[in-house]
Amino acid sequence: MKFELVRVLDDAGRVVHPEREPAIPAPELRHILQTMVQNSLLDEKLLRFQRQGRIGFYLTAWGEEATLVGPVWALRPSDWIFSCYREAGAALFRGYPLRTLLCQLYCNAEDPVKGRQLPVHHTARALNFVSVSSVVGTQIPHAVGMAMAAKLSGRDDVSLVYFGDGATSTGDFHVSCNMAAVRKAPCVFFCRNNGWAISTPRSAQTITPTLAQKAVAYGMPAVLVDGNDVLALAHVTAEAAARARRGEGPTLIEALTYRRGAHTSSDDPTVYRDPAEPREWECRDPIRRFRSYLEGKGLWNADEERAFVQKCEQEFAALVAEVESLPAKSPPATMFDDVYAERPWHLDEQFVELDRELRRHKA
Ligand SMILES: Cc1ncc(C[n+]2csc(CCOP(=O)(O)OP(=O)(O)O)c2C)c(N)n1
Ligand SMILES: [Mg+2]
Repeated sequence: MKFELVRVLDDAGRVVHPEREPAIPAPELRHILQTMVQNSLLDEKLLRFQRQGRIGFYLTAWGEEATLVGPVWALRPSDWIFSCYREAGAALFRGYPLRTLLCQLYCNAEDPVKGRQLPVHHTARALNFVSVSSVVGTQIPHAVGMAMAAKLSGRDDVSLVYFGDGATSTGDFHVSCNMAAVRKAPCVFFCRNNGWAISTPRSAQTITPTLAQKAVAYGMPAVLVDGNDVLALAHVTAEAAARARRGEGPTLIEALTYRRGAHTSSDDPTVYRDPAEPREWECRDPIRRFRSYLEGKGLWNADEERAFVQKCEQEFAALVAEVESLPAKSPPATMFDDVYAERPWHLDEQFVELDRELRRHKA
């Protein structure tokens, strides 16, 4: 079972498959690069913030930036994104405000999820970017459910679900693929194969040569794509989304990339992997490749990049100053919000009790 690795660009950013090159208007091409650059910068700053004790937890997507943006470019804003913890950049690309992203990381009084989630587990209802679950693979059946709901209600929305190579070993992945294929759910399964699931290498995850081939048993098409080629990702996702919208069902996309950093700020990969491995992937950097492509088209240059980075730095510094001056936490009584439309009697009692305790301790 052979899968061709779909590419548009070579490692130097030259177009090697013009027939696959998506027609992306110049401002959008620039926005794609800018989001990738911004994400990488944010990773650098925010990991440092975690080390300084300013935020409790963080994780980076170094080397995987193309996967955050290419697939999302291929969707309509009304399509749904179910992500895992590594795709905050996908929300940023859709317009998730950086200030909100920071408030969530600080779990402060303006955190939209009121401190109920781990940092970097974002949710942006207005952007159809669904709340992130830490539990590996659980977002996959959610995405299929949303796709089926869209189909049953006559909307042509598509659901795209991100998951890692590790998630393909969960039961949720398999039941979701099967059900989506049987019901022709308009779903795009986007597997970000970055080679590692914390300390478990891809080779210990499954004995099959590809993850893409898992789709065959469920009767759905699959593609293997260069996950560091943002144009190839846009191309294959556009095809999968169009297929889903035509009522032809799901597609599994396996995007080959590499997790250059640690799993999270709580992980130390030097204890389980050869430090030469991430270095080998540096030459396949998705940002450098796409930057060369844009430079070749006369749409980007070093001065513009310098100015953009400077703008990001200034915006970040201003927002951090603002966010760090906000109250540190949501008020405790907010724990009663957002579950019931009308608060039931037993929670009313607990609310009164909490209020009494808070007053007593304040005094
Ligand atoms: C059901 C479940 N099992 C184990 C974990 C612990 N865990 C968190 S992330 C992770 C690895 C997931 O790897 P992968 O799906 O490849 O995504 P990546 O982190 O590489 O982006 C594991 C095992 C969990 N959160 N949920
Ligand atoms: Mg992985």
